[in-house]
Amino acid sequence: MSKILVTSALPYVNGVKHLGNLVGSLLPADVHTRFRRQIGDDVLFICATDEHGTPAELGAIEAGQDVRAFCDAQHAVQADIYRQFALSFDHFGRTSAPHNHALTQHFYRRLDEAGLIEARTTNQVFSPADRRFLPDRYVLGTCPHCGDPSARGDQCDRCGTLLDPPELIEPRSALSGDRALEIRESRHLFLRQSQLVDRIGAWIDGRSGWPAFVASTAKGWLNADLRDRCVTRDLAWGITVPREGFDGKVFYVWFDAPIGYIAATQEWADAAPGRDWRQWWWQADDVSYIQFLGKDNIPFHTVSFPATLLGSGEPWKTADVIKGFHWLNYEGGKFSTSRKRGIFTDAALEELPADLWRWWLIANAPESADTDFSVARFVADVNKDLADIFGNLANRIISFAHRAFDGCIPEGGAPGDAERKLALDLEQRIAALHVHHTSLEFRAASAATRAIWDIANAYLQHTAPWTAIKSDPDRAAVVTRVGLNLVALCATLAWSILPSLSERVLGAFGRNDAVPRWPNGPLLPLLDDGVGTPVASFGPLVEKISPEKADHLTSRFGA
Ligand code: B3M
Ligand code: ZN
Repeated sequence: MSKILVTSALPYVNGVKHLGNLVGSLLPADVHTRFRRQIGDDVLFICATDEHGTPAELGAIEAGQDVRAFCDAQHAVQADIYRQFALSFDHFGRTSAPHNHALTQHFYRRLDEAGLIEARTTNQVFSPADRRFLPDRYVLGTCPHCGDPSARGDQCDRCGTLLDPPELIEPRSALSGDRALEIRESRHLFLRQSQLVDRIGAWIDGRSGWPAFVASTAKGWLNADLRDRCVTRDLAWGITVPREGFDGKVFYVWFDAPIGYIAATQEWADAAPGRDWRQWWWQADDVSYIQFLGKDNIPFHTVSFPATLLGSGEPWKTADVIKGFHWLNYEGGKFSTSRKRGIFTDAALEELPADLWRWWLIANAPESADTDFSVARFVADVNKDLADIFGNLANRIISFAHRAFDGCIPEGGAPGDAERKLALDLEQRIAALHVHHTSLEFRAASAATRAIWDIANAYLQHTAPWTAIKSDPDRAAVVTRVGLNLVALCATLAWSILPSLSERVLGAFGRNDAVPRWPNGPLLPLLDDGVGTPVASFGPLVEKISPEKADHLTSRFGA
């Protein structure tokens, strides 16, 4: 039994996330967690909302709410959506919680004692009308490159250029529209990452199993003359800086957010007796730690967070594997939260059951390149894979068992060559599926899952118990018995991706285990098992998405 720590990138608290965010970290982390539980590993799956920084402050201003009240409400909204998507966190915490404040200040002190923190004077944009410093994103103006009048101080969304606020033409405050902006001096703390280049480089070299693009992105950042990083901001909302002269400043959101992985584990430990967060984070050499995240988060996880952990000089657990994802695009363009383009997780759940989205997203996870979501492909794939292949398999044999064998797993006959061949074939395929899951190959795992459904369908097609029943009832009994057990096996193997559908199928067999165990050992006895077990019939497992519904999806979400 291995100990596996799984974290998903922490979604910003502001606003409901879109399907691209879901497939870029949360969903694959859940699928992997579930698979690990199925094979009997000891897994801890931690996530939280990322609640500090300008995204939360801006979100609250837009909503006309106090930041804390805004975060309370938005955290609850996201927690509810993830529960409906069946994301099986052990804990879904918040970076604004007390443990994260204490731990972030602890890391700051350790880094300071190690000589890795330096105070420097910087120039910041100040708005007299707003009576505050403006973070880069709060400064709007005309892009000097493409002329877009709504470029932000950190980036122009139209042409994608990274900017500094002083580069903007006719800069103005995003809060008040104030154009009388000034540049004022402000003291800030820098983490001297430049001192840590060798240690971080050695740390990266010591890891394996990372997707190639993650490793190369990490190396790219490290080699491009790693700059010392400003870890404080002139903001009111966040974790205060315990240092003289730093009143009214807080730590930069990207400094405290990853520390939130540890703090959320502490919250998890507090929630029940007998839990020890140290077993996962402190001298935890027996733990394998896998981080799931989108590609924009790679530098922060491969360089910045390791700098915090290694720089502290304490024995913190660092990531073993960083599974990064590319983008999911929407109908040929970008999903965009600010422009409300694409499918958002709340809207997705209003339209269709979570498992349909889970299936398509995992089967098409943007693992090695950006991938395009299109309603047409989604509808075609889900109808074929889930309704025609998996759903049909279950419905066909279960309804036959009701017609011919009183709805129970029948006795009689003995497995023959076809069953022996089937069992051997499946043993190999299940072993391959196991490898895909352990290697974090999500597309391959769904393809292999579907291939097993195909084999089950082909077996029933070939052995045709509905024909055999007329001439050879014993033979029909064997095939029905094997067929029913195959359905339960298919559901078990798909559970990590399709928890609700699989639980519905397994429930029909009276199997309601919280975690259906992965099959172990020779398969033939398992397929020949369970005589007399009643199997409840159910309507169609998956309703096909009609052409009218497809049109509705297209018009609701836009093309
Ligand atoms: N909230 C960025 C994002 O959601 C950020 C991740 C934090 S992980 C510690 O893409
Ligand atoms: Zn531009």
